[in-house]
Formats: sequence, structure tokens, C-alpha cells
Amino acid sequence: DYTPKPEHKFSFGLWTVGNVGRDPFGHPVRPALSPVDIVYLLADVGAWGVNFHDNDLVPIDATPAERNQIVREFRRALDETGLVVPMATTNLFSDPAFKDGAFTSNDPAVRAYALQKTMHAIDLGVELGAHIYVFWGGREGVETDAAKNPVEAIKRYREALNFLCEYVLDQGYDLKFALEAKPNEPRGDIYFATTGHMLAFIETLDHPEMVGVNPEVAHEHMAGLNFLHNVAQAWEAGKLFHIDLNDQYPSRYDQDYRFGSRDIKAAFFLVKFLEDVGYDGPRHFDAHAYRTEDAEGVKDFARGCMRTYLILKEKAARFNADPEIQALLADINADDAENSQFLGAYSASKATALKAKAFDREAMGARGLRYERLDQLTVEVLLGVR
Ligand code: 3MF
Ligand code: MG
Ligand code: MG
Ligand code: MG
Repeated sequence: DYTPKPEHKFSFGLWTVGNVGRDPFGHPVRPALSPVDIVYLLADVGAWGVNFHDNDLVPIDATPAERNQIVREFRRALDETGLVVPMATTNLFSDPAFKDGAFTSNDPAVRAYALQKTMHAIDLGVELGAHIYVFWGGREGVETDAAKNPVEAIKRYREALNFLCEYVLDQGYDLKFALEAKPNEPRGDIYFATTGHMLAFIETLDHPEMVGVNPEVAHEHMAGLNFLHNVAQAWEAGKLFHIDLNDQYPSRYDQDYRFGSRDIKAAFFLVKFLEDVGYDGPRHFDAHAYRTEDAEGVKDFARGCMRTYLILKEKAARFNADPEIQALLADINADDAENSQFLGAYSASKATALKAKAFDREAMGARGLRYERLDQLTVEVLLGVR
């Protein structure tokens, strides 16, 4: 049974199922849905949560009275459907004011406006229940390095995040930040190109404990990287606060395909990892339906993301229970006391003993590891014959 349930924590952004199919060469192909319509759509397909950028919900030029009316209507839809808002974020990329970045803009007025806009957006997210706040620096980059000093850009980004962490603490909000990396698009290059860059940067902040990452499958694949390895590093560092699931062919434009639609094997190892380690955060799908789809196709897309996740979760359980796979893994990971005595923490006596030990290098090099068999068994689990 692959029916999504609240405990699976499947969420979608308003901008995902609400995507109208506009691209750089083509007009919208689907009518815009209101935020309330989208909440009902997500409830219909069985999602648990809905996320938004400030302006997905409240237009950038809304009056305070309009804002409050919109929030009231949205909250009513949440209450009626039981959907929650796990995460919120700021749109710091659509408006022309941000054409040269927000926190890293050369213009102090733009930088100050970006902080103001983010504080209002944080208030909005918290008001609707969000505990995770994502920062994707979509315009924080350049087309020409003549325009900005990249070291200055890092300092500006740090200054902004430090300011906003203090704001959250000052308000007493229970909110964590999650930084989302992307190598390029819409800018020629975007600063902090990968999750690894973000992890290094976080340690330089005033409140690193408040800040983690939101890795996105497509963004790391655009950079030609192994997404699982990025996620694993974030997890190991205690920084996997959120995740954007979708799919993407390497080194192409930002495709945001349905989760698992392109690289089933990578998606499998990702789901297996999240389930095996007990990742407890939202499974957020940051993707949209093909431009060929109508309203029904959008639901096919959303249901497909969740169904594929649950199928892969079942495959992971099958992999973990497969005696032949487990026997191979036990063999690969077998401990041997004679050698493990040399590993682990340093000591002078250990170093001396290790320097004196004779190794059978040829035997180590000659040993077959049976990864071909292991991978074939994995493929057979995925293809449904095991
Ligand atoms: C763009 C993205 C963004 C971010 C969002 C923050 C529009 O490629 O991935 O989606 O995920 O701004 O959550
Ligand atoms: Mg993206
Ligand atoms: Mg995108
Ligand atoms: Mg994303």
C-alpha cells in the first residue's frame, strides 16, 4: 500500500503544484491556482504539508489589511484540511529590485530592503506554524566577476544571516534556518555553489547551531555531484534540517522533474539513506509537472512523487532483508582484530607497532570485492525480480 500518510511528512511548495508551466521560451500552459485552491489540491492527493515563499501567499504589493485577509483564508483552508506549514521562505529573486542579488547586492538599499522583506516573511511563516526557514540565494551571484568582489559577497551574506538569527532570537521564535545551494540559474554563477560550500560557511556564523542546510537533488546534479554524498555529509554534521526532492539530468538547465523520474538508482540510495538513518524532517518535493500537463496531470505528478518515495522505501526494506545482499555486506565490512588494533585514536606505541608491521600488499590488491554482484542484486531489487 503506497498511500501517503501524515507520518511520511510529504510536503510541497505552493510554487510546485501551482507552477503554471512558464519557461524562458513559452507562456503559461495552466491557469494560476489560488493558495487556498492549492491547499485543497494537496489535501486531495494526500500531502501532509505546504510551504511557501512570502509572495506565493501574499502579493508583494498587498496592503496590511489585504495580507491579513489572505492569511485568514489560508489558515481556514489549513484548518479544514489538516495540512501544516512546516517551512517558509522569502522570494528574494523575482522582483527586479533583486536583479543583482539581495543580501550580496552592491546597493546598500537593496541589502537593507532584503533584510526588511525577510523579517516580514519570517513573521508570516512563524504565524502560520513554520519551524524551518529556507534561504535560497537565487540572485546572489554574478554574470561577470568584474561586478562584485566574491569575498565581499561572502561577508555580506554572513552579515545578513547573523542579523536575521539575532532577529529570530529577539522575537523568541522557535525557528531554524536551512541554506539551499545551487551552482547557477538564474544567475550565471551563484555563490556557495553546493551544499558542501554551505556547510563550511555555516561554521563561520555567529549562531551556527541555528543554521543547517536544505540540499536539493537537482541542484547537486546540475553541478555533476553525487547528491547522496552531500546529504550524508550534512546528516553527519547534524545539519540536515530540510530536503528538496526532485530529479534532474546532470549539467542541464534546472528541470525540477518528478522525484525518481530520471535516476531511479540515485533516488533509491537516497530514500534508503533517509530511512536507515531515521531522518525525521519533511520530505519536501521541490518540483513541478511537465509543461505538457493539465490539472489532472499536476495531480499525477504530485501523487507520483510520493508514491515513488514509498515504493523506494519498500525496496530499501527489501534490500535490508535480502540474505544474499546482507551476506555480501557482512563480508565486505568484516572486522579483523589483527588489523583493527592499529586503527582508531593515535598513540605513540600504536604508531611504533604499525610502522613495524608487515603487510601482504599483493593479497590486498588481489582480493575481489564482489561489488558487481552486489550492484546487480541492487538492480534486481529495483527491477522487482527479488
Ligand atoms: C530554485 C529552488 C527554489 C527554492 C526555494 C526555497 C523556487 O531552484 O529550488 O524554489 O527551493 O526558493 O525553498
Ligand atoms: Mg531548485
Ligand atoms: Mg527550480
Ligand atoms: Mg529548491
